[in-house]
Amino acid sequence: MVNLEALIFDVDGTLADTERDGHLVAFNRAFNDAGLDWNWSVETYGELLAVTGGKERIKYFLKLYLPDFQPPGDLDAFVAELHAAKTQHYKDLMVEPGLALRPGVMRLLQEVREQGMRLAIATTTTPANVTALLSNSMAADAESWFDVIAAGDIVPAKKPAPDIYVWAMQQMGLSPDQCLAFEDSDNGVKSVLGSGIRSLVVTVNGYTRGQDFSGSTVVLDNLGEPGKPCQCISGSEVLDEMVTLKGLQALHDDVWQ
Ligand code: XBP
Ligand code: MG
Repeated sequence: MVNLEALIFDVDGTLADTERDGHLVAFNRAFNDAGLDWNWSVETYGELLAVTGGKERIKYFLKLYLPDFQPPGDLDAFVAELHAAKTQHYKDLMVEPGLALRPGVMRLLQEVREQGMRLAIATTTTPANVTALLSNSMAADAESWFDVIAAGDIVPAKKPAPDIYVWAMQQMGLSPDQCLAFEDSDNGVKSVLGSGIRSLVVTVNGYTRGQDFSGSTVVLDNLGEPGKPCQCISGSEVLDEMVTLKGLQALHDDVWQ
């Protein structure tokens, strides 16, 4: 039996509900600053989330909604500049008003750190966004809790491609059967499974509830807190009222027995 050696966390939608109140607001503020009359609604943004990566998402929006848009010069440079402005707005939002972590995230991270389990992040978002969320919503030194922070353009292909999880495992010197991943979206599930990891906990949110999480070990509404049990939406019944390291190890053993 191979031991569970590391937990790998997705960021957006998993550690915190960053999309609606973080990224979407940041995108619209950047569009406004650039004098563009683009204002993405919560519904439109939900549609655009099919494409991961903010720069890729802006191009997807143009393809879907403004196919005749003529950028002032090179499109890639225009999108990159717009996205850089969006990232600054996102960083500002993580400071004020800030964003709470999802239920059970801090509790589980503290338990896992006490037990000496290794931690990593595998996300499509820009590294600066991870720093902003961790340092403002988790702890000033939270980045040091993670052996690896695999983020954004560090890999050629974003989720649903498996690259970001493969890269994170390579950096840790671990194999898929030694890892367990946390995700929130269908793109994330595909990325995890494509990397060979089979222990996979999904916590759904407003944008991803109802997506296809086939292949995940368990789908929950959140990780649970004392007195606020998580609800199992599908999959393994191994977990109790809240996700603990003991429950994750049992779930992992079940998958790889
Ligand atoms: C979510 C994403 C990111 C964010 C926006 O990443 O797809 O693109 O929506 O961040 P994950 P950027 O769920 O893998 O954490 O604009 O920096 O891409
Ligand atoms: Mg996510």
